[in-house]
Amino acid sequence: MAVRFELLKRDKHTGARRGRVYTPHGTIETPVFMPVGTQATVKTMSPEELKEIGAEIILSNTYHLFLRPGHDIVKEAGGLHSFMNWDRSILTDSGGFQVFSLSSLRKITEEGVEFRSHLSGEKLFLSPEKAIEVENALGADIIMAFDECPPYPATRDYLKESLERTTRWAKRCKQAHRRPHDQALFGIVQGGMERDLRKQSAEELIELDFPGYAVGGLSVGEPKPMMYEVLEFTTPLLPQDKPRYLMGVGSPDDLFEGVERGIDMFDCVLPTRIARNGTCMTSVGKVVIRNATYVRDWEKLDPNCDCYTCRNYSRAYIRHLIKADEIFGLRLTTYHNLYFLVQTMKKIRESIEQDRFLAFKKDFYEAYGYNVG
Ligand code: PRF
Ligand code: ZN
Repeated sequence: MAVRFELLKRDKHTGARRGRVYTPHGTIETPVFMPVGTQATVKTMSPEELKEIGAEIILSNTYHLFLRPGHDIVKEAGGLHSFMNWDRSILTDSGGFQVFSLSSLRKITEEGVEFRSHLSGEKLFLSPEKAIEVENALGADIIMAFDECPPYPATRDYLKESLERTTRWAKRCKQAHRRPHDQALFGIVQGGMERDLRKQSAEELIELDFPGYAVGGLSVGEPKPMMYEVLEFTTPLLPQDKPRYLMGVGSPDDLFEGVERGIDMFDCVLPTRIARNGTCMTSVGKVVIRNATYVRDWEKLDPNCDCYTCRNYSRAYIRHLIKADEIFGLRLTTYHNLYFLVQTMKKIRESIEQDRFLAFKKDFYEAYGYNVG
């Protein structure tokens, strides 16, 4: 088995769990936030900086690396870990989602998805077998099955047809997988917002016995309360003794709401993406550093943060760099946002250990400026 999951504690009052995932590249304390390194790099950050921030696992994308530079090149480098000089854990998404969000002229058949590259325009094809071939070549510790993430809204008929195809594809992924000893293949539950379809999807995937399960098809445009409701009836369907991963979700409130409903792993481009347009997540809420209010603000970005950015630079300086389109500004805001989410997750883990998760959630929401529900 490529990964082992240890469930350390279950919260008495909520679905929150404290655990550990052991991979060939180290231990991941859960719940965990995974920074996104789409192109085999977390934009603007070096691996040394990511380690300093405390990241234990990062996510990368099959779709992008398949298009450029090509999985053969990464394989020749000795795999993704050595290609990008990252010796901690990596998870790769299968391309099932990116094909739908990025490429054009998609044609879905039972065999797979034909699409046009968003880079070159050339016609390409991804199937469960091809996606796994690419993921085996990249060599991440956790690899995702090739699924279809249906749009929101979608008809019930379409959702059912799609989830049944996703199950058949998951079976083909498992059969095509050549490295089960050192790469854990996770299944992805689909079924849209329909309770019985989520149940059908979960049951069919559990039958295939994956070492971990993701909840896909959420955060695709539905209202947040709907996402929380779907999570509430989906996570209890999943095995207690396997990690659960909520794909593409990672705003601070979504992390708390996901953890509360039994999610162990999250990834999201949000902290790194908004950092690059100058939006910072802080213990006192969002700080839009471009705003004129900060032109003479000599305080640190986050009064309660001890990251490299906050220890050394003022809001006024960071604002200047971002306004002047200086690359160092992007690095400083990215560093802080990742540090903030990784630290928030660490505090969430400690709060679960100490039976005060809900109290911590309430304090965080009040300080961040969220409505406390
Ligand atoms: N499937 C895959 N990757 C994903 C998703 C999905 O449903 C989502 C949905 N939020 C993000 N990334 N394979
Ligand atoms: Zn900071």
